[in-house]
Amino acid sequence: MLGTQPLPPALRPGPACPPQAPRPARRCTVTLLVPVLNEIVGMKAVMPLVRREWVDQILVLDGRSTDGTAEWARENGYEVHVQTRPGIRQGYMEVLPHVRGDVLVTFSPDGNSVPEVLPQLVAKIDEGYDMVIASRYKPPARSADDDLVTAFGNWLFTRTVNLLHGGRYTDAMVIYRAYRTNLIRDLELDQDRWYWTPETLFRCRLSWEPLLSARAARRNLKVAEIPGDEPPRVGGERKLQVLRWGASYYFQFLRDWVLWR
Ligand SMILES: Nc1nc2c(ncn2[C@@H]2O[C@H](COP(=O)(O)OP(=O)(O)O)[C@@H](O)[C@H]2O)c(=O)[nH]1
Ligand SMILES: [Mg+2]
Repeated sequence: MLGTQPLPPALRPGPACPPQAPRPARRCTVTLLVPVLNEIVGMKAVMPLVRREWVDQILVLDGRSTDGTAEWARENGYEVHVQTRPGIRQGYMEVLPHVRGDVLVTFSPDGNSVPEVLPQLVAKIDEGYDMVIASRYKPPARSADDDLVTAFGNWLFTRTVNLLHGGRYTDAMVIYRAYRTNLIRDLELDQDRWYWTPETLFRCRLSWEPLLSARAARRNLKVAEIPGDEPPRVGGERKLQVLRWGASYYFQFLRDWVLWR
């Protein structure tokens, strides 16, 4: 747990992005975090399209893939962390000490995240935003990965975050986004207690993007969205457990509305 250990460099308090850093080079250092669980097909297709100079660090977070994803990533020169505990958030927590960027971009290499959007996310962050979301529903963007259930779910959750927490999102749920690494601590995303009850009730493991959206809105942080198409998944299998995650995230939104200040 982070609370009992020295904070990783990226989480230590301080200015988000040093104002004296040279321009026109980027002001913020950026870590691209690539969570993978059996995504060998997507990795091979998508990662060559991500230019390494777009960010300062690329970190592949492997959830113990059995299809050679981690081996492929290592052979291709990527920094790989293999998580010991299951779950995407648990993986995020394990990899945090290795994150060097003062900005984190989470990226799904399964075809759902368009690589060319990455420089736009980073450029927008450099304008001084705390978080920039690659929205699948901000026109003209579209999701080609949604089915009726996920389209409705994403709409409902986004509306809920807007109504309960004062957001103005078109997409509060997507993984593809950039945010100041410090927000993880500032918004208590690293505290197990905010996940324990829904994860136990609905027997699943959550990620933290929905809670990040709700809390960033509640704190009135500087948030922007840019349109980001979501093409269909390339190979592999979707890990989303629609009903369990849906119920858990809804629980989190409602509880935060009552409890979180
Ligand atoms: N490291 C890690 N990655 C995961 C885990 N679960 C899902 N992922 C990856 O996270 C990304 C997003 O998951 P995905 O199934 O595409 O979710 P969806 O697009 O919302 O249906 C994909 O690259 C997955 O392989 C996990 O437990 N650990
Ligand atoms: Mg996906």
